[in-house]
Order: sequence, then C-alpha cells, then structure tokens
Amino acid sequence: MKFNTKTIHGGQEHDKAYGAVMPPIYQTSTYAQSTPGGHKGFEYSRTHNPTRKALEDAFASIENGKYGLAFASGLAAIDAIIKTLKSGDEVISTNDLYGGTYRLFTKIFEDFGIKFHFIGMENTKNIESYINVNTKLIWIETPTNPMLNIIDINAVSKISKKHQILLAVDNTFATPYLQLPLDLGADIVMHSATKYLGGHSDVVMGALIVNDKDLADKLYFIQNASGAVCGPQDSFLVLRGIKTLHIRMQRHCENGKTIAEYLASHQKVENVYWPGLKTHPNHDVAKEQMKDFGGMLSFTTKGNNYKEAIKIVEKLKIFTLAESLGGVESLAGHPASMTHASIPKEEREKTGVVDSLIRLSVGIEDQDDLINDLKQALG
Ligand code: P1T
Repeated sequence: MKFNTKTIHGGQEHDKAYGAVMPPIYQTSTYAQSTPGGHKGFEYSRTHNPTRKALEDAFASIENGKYGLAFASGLAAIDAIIKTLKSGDEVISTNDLYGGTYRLFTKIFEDFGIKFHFIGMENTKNIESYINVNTKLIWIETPTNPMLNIIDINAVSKISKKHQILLAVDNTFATPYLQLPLDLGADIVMHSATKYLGGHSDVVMGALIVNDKDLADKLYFIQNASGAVCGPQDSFLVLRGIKTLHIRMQRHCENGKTIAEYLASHQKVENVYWPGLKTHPNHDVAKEQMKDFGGMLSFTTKGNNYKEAIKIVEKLKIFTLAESLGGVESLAGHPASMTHASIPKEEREKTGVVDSLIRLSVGIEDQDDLINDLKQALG
C-alpha cells in the first residue's frame, strides 16, 4: 500500500459488529468478562481500548513500523522513552529542540540520575566524541524546533548501530509524509500527534512507533504501568485527521515555500530558516531525506529587536498568535517568550533562538491572504 492509501486505510478494519466504516468510539473504561480472564482481548481501557488500538495500528502503518503506541501528549510519549533508561545512563540530544522536551530532560530526568548532553548534530562527526559505555540513547528532532536545522538520520543511525545505542527521532515537524525515520535506520519514531497528525488543533496527543518486539513490549509495559494514555474520543479525532494528512501536507509545503521566499526577499527580514531554501546550510541533506520541505519556518528581523518582534506577532490577523503548530490554520509564535522560554537565554541564544526570532506554522489558507497579512504586520 502506498502512503496516500495508508493514511486512509492503513491498519484499519471495518467494525465487526455493524460494518461501520469509521471505528466506533468505545467510550468505556472496562469490559465484561464471562469468567476471570475470559474477555475478548480487552479488559481495562488504560491497558487497551479498541478505538485507541485502531489509531495505534494507523500510526504503525503510516510510519512503516510494526508497533504503534498512543499517549496522552507528545511529552508523555517522550517520558515513556526515557523511562526505558536507568540512573547512570546518558543521552545525547540535539541542542535545538522543543522547550518542553528540554524541560522534561533537565528538570525531571536529570534528578533521577540520567545525564543529557545537548549538542549540534548538523555535523554528525560531533556525536562520537560524546559516546561512552553509559550512552544509551541518541535523541534527535529534524527539522528542529524552532531553528529548522536538518540532521542526517541515516548518518546518525550508522553511529548509533555501531555503538548499539537506540536512536529516537521526533518526527513531529516532518510527519511521515515527508520522511520515514525507521526506514532511515532509527529505532523509535515519536510524534506530538497534537500537531500535523491530528491536524486541526483540537487534540493533545503523543505517538511512538517501533519495529523491535522487545522494545515495543517495554514501551507497552510503561504505557500501561505509568498510565499516560489518550481517550477514545481523542483517538477517533486523530484517526480522522490522519486520513487527510497527505493532502494537508502537500498544501502546507506549497504555502511554506511561497512564504519563505516572500520573507527572504523582504527588506526588514534578516534570516529565514526553512530547509527548502538553497541558502539553508543543510538544504542538501533535507533534499535527500525529505520528500518536500514542510510548512514550518522561522525568521529574524534586522536589528534583532525584542519589542519589534512582539509588535509584529501582535499585528498579525490571519496568523493567530499561539503556541503549537501543524493545524490547518496558520499560527505565529515568539519562541523566546513562549515555546522555548524554559530554556535559559544563554543556552537558547547559542542555537539562534534570539529575541527577534518569529516562528510560523504555515496553514493551508489562501497564499495571497497569508502574504498580505505578513506584509501589513511587517510594514
Ligand atoms: O505538546 P505535546 O503534545 O506534549 O508535544 C510536545 C512536543 C514534542 N516535540 C515537538 C517537536 C513539539 O513541537 C512539541 C510541542 N510543541 C509545541 C507546543 C510548540 O508550540 O512548539
């Protein structure tokens, strides 16, 4: 099955009871048993739920994986990955990443004795010097949030395999429409399904997809034992969202390109970070590992003025000033004061998250309206 068919049918069966084309929302916490242990595969909804199961099978299908897991949020999914480690273990992570992931790593898991190294991975040669016997996981986002750096997944996977370290890829910005990390050698794919997979800014959810049975069993155990699962209504909404992922992504990419090019030619704009621009330092890697370049971009204005950046995002009318990304509607954010405020200023500035940086999640509205909105806000 090809990708554009998998988004609609991947891992799905028609409902056995009445043939419903969409999986029913099984709004139940528990399941009748004829005798202790005598059930039909479902005993308690923290452990399993048929609507969630349909979604988990869809996750696995679209990422070319064998096992899918759905969580209450993207951070809950990341939390489950880190819980496969133990005190004394070390993680090498990209230094540009979602602020909440950084906060989870440094404010929660460092206290449990796990050590994190945050490094630039655009040059994959940097990685090996941080590997030692305690290194158990390499964590990458690509494209990164919010600087849109691109990391060569295949090159990193060669290093992780050589040292028998797990490689996890946060595929939230790219989605499986643009890149398939498991096919490129990753062990775990993670999503904030809140974003493009859900696609309509109406759900908070996380996803993990893996191929290895032992790793899947460990993660299913943690999913059930820690209990950060999503409900059946949200599972239904994300299943519905996935059915249009390919056509939404196509439009996100087209609109992203038009806006990146418009901003790159604007006299007030200093830098535009979008992997489709030939001037992007990792454009060649992006071209190789991604089908297109996505609808996320960031830019800075000349003079790097904090107040001016705030004024611009306040003046936008069609772009809504809000956290999050990946919905059909365009959003704008100011990472330094919003999504990445939990990263200390000195740290975030090292990776380019300066005061004038504005991040756009380009939606699927009419391009002219989006350009006109940016024009009036920048003007
Ligand atoms: O918000 P949640 O579903 O828990 O997902 C966390 C997360 C993980 N990974 C990436 C790359 C993300 O962008 C996020 C969430 N990000 C935002 C809310 C944001 O505005 O960047």
